[in-house]
Amino acid sequence: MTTNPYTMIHEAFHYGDEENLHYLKEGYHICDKFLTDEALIYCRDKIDRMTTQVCEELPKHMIVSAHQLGAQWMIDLATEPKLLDLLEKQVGPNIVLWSSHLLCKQPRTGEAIPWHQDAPYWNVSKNLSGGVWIAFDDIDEDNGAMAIIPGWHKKGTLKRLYGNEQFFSEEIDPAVLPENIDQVKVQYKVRAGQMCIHDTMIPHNSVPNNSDRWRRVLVLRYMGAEDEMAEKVYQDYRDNSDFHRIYYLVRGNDIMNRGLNTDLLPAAV
Ligand SMILES: O=C(O)CCC(=O)C(=O)O
Repeated sequence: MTTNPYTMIHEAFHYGDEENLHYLKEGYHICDKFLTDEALIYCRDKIDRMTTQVCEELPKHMIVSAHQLGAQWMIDLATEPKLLDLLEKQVGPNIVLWSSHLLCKQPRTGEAIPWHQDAPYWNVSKNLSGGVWIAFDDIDEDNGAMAIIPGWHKKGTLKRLYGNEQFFSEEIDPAVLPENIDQVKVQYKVRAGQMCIHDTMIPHNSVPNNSDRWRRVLVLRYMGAEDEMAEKVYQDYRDNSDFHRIYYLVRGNDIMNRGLNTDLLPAAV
């Protein structure tokens, strides 16, 4: 099978009505093929350079919104037309890229992420937001796999408990999660280059990396141009300096005339 040298997306990648129906019903979908082998090598190289640049003050495992800080590879990936076709099914025709998270669990690191829902944490549009979770390593229960509870995206905002930990101070109250959670959860056991999507309300967690392997994942988040937007200040992973979230229109129109950033729109022909 040959690959198209002009795209990072594998030619076998397909996300049609059947896959979207599964996503709508179960709240998640695992796409078998996504990145080409060449793209995988290219992205891993970029990620490895970035992870060595993380400053002392910030956690090593999470690089936030580096697409705003010169990481062109992230922008190239985030604006792939086939990926935006998928996002169009989630958020409609006017698509805004609003955040990225590079989640890299180093070998033998203990960063478990407790059960949580994403949308209730955000100051942007709630249920409408969309996103993708892209794996750059083979991932299983030994090196930090993520899990979701199928169908639980329809349960609304679940009761949360608040702790003191700096890293993740909130989690879903275990009392409201299913008793047989280990039987019903779906753990993303994926090969490098696969991509998963999950509803922004679905409960999910991930286990520590107890292996000698890396676990590198990129989460890209999008919303519709008509959705709620708000200010957010992030810290630059290289020097801990502040920078402001930018809302990039990546497809369609700025239908609310908000003055969205259009630098990433394809050039008009
Ligand atoms: O990939 C993970 O370990 C968890 C990701 C996550 O919690 C999130 O994207 O909200």
